[in-house]
Amino acid sequence: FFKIAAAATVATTAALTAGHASAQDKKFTIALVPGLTTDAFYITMRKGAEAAAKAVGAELVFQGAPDFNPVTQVPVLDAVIAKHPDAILIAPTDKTQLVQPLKKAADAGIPVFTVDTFIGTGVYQTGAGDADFPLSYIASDNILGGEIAARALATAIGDKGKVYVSNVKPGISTTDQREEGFKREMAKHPGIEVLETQFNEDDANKAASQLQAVFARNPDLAGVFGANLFSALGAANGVSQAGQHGKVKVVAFDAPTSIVDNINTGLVDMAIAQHPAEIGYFGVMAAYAHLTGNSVPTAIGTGFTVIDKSNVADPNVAKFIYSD
Ligand code: T6T
Repeated sequence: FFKIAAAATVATTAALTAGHASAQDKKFTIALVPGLTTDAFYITMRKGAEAAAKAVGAELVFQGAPDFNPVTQVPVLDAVIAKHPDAILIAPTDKTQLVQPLKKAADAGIPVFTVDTFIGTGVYQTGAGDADFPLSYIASDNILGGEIAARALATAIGDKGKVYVSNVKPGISTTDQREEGFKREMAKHPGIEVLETQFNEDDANKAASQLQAVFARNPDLAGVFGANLFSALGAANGVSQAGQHGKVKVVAFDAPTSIVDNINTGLVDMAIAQHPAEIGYFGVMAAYAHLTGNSVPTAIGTGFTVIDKSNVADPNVAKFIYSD
């Protein structure tokens, strides 16, 4: 009996080794469709994705739209699907509007992974609903990020006064969750009034004018939370244009290179840097694991680095500033 079992084990191992070798011989093509191409966040994500692709001998194709909008993202996605890559990583620009377009990819047999943002509820592979088909969601914990922002802003304004969220538009999983986390935390701060959210369509200029308009209506405005790179950049510029540098406190999500100056001059109190390179790296690794017959976690959480005046010069912190 022992001999038979041992022989069977050897045969199985040989079969596995053969399978593994052929998987390694194939050069996989993995597509990464960002929220938009000209955003330091996705440029940094691409770098991480490329590092992982290089490590496993895969080809990374980076193809996206010029703005953060399902209307421009869907045609790019259709073009990517037509080329039939081995896997698609995508930051869907809307929780519901990308469900059907991505279903087309899944129906064509292309494994779908979402990075940064999600579709549906973001809980995948449950057999429930029509948007659980992606294999994994690789991203920051955006609710937690919103809570961290709220705590920092509360501290910066001495736990009292008026604040608001500068946000992109409803329907984006990440920024919706940041606002949710922010408001959830602020509910525990009775001295703080959260004014109506201002939506800027990812346009920093619009976010800057909105800051000035909110300040004109509320001269006692104490602070603002910029819920993504362009919202934060715009809100900070608006504070500066309104002559309120250092008086209206700014907490920023994301960390483009300009954040260093803004923190050093005191225009921005704190920035929550995501780890976009880590998202790209583990996105590609998840796809590669799946393509080579390994199971993949349905969610992979990536980290944050909180940057303020006290640590902005530290190289271990500065390395999380996004690439241009
Ligand atoms: O904040 C990131 C990303 O996480 C979000 O989904 C969209 O905006 C950014 O790309 C920053 O511009």
